[in-house]
Amino acid sequence: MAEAALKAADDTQDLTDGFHLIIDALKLNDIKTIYGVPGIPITDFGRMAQAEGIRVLSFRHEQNAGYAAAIAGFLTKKPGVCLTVSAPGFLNGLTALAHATTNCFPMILISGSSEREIVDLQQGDYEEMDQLAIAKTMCKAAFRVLHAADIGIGVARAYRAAVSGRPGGVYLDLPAKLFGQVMDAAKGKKSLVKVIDPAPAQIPAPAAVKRALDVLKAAKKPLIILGKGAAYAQADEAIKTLVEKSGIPFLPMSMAKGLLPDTHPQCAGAARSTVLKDSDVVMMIGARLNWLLSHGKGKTWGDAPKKFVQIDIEPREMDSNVEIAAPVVGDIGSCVAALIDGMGSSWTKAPSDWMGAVTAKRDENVAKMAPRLMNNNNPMDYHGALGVLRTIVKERPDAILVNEGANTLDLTRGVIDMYKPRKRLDVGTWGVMGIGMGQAIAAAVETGKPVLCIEGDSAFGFSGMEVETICRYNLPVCIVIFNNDGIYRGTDQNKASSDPATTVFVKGARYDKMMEAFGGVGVHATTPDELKRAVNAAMDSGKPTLINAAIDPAAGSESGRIGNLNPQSQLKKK
Ligand code: OXT
Ligand code: ADP
Ligand code: MG
Repeated sequence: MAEAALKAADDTQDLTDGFHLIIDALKLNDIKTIYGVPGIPITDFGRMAQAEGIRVLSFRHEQNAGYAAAIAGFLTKKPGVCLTVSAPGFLNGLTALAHATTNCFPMILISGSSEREIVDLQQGDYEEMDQLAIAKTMCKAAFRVLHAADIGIGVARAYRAAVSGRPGGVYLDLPAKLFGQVMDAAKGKKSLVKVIDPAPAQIPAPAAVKRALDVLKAAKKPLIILGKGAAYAQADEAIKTLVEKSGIPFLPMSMAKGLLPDTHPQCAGAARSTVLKDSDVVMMIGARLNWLLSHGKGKTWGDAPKKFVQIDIEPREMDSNVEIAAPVVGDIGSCVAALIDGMGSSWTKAPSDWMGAVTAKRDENVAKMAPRLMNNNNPMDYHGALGVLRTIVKERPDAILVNEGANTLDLTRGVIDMYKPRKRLDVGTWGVMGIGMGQAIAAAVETGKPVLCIEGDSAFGFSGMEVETICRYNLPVCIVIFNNDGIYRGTDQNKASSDPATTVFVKGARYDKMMEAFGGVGVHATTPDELKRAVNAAMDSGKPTLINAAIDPAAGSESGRIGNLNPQSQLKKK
């Protein structure tokens, strides 16, 4: 059809089409990478985008491409783009789009879709689905473009919606017919839109800043909680200045670790329970009082009255769980700068007896953990394995750590200190298994840095086929699988039938062989020493590597550190 239209056009007229307008619109807005899976109707689009200089990474499953796009958004402050085919491909990508929205990461899911006329009459088109209607319920914004002349506006709207205010996921629906639509090239060029100042600074009200400083000034035991919004904001220097000038201990949420080093004298990561319970004023910077912070109430937070100061770009976040005494609405860079300004040159640091108590608790916990990290148990336990990985990360602070699992997640988060911002990527707000390989690929592609993945064997299984993708693009990714033969533990037994228990996998599986199948390096490690050698070799060589670290199947606990969230039956066990 496109060809017929082109033939019919005047030979002297320069034409463009939907394919090229989408590519031009993305390039104009500095989108350099697309993560996706090809197929009808976007196969040619991928080829053309590649030919036009956009890097197009083809995955084995759209969900992994989507997780890659989502974390690319987190790392770059620009929307990560995922490209999918209609219905099933779209739905596979949608999980990642919802995940991006939940985590406040900017992402655009672009999906081809079937013909509107047929879909709306439900006449059974190829991969028929009303994708726009479905996407709308699961992301920040959703748009459809029907005319080539609107592509520029469509891409611009999607871009701005993804990154402005609270960042999130945006869906852009492109029906198959659009790609082939032709129009005059000059008019097409004119229709493109470069998004100017897509995430404008949002300056906090001076009265809100003063109120926050008054609350902080009166505090005897203040605490700062840094969340992944603070890491996203890339206001690293300002945050460091605020923390150090205030003398207030800080608690990093998982993906905010490294914003200031975990070894910083004011870091309270290893005194978490103490600071949450005993603090009297808590300033949240880009963190929400959701389940990860026990909703700001209950026994985690102790009985003493507490006042909250919250810095967030989303006004409706305030009072979402408890009263916020001093809401500061704006972008973190502007808010933190205004606070520093308001503190002036004579600000009195937080009381030293409070910082002293926090340090004492932190040192006690660190000392308690230290001997466990040195153990050379055979089979390995989590601490023995993490002891060596902790040193490797310390020696290679620029490497990016990707981490998922239950015990594998919780213990890695506690044991491995981070030293630089945005170096720790993980399961995020939903605790999603399956982010691993997508995040690893995007981290390597977007930053050019080596990536170390520490994966539970179950967690890895959700995206494991992407080891082929890692080998195909020859990415510097080293995957360590903590293989304890199952979900949480490999020791469960089913007494009712010959089927295995629901949480156990094939005993002694060799995940390293998967990597060898695609030309990467596979290693089976049974001791911390072997693990250390293999990881160092992988990080030095930059070759795709998978290390199957055999962990004692009895070493883990149910659901890691969140076993309390499992509902319990009130009926007596038979
Ligand atoms: O202060 P106290 O005394 O309390 O001590 C704390 C710190 O101060 C101290 N600490 C330290 N001490 C010494 N030194 C240092 N450096 C140090 N640092 C800290 O340690 C303690 C603990 O600190 P922490 O961790 O900060 O504190 P805490 O209390 O744990 O914090 C609370 C939370 C809630 C903030 C934290 O626990 C947290 O962030 N949790 C996130 C949990 C999470 O998201 N988990 C993932 C989901 S679990 C489950 O759902 C799984 N599934 C189901 C499933 C999922 N998720 N997704 C999909 C798509 N489908 C299904 C599955 C299938 S997990 C899973 C697979 C699991 O099996 P694997 O094989 O993959 O993994 P294994 O378990 O390894 O087998
Ligand atoms: P964590 O899980 O680390 O606690 P959350 O994802 O719960 O972090 O919270 C991140 C918060 O950061 C969100 O409420 C979001 O609105 C906010 N946020 C994201 N980017 C910015 C920014 N640039 N300025 C201000 N707030 C931001
Ligand atoms: Mg496991």
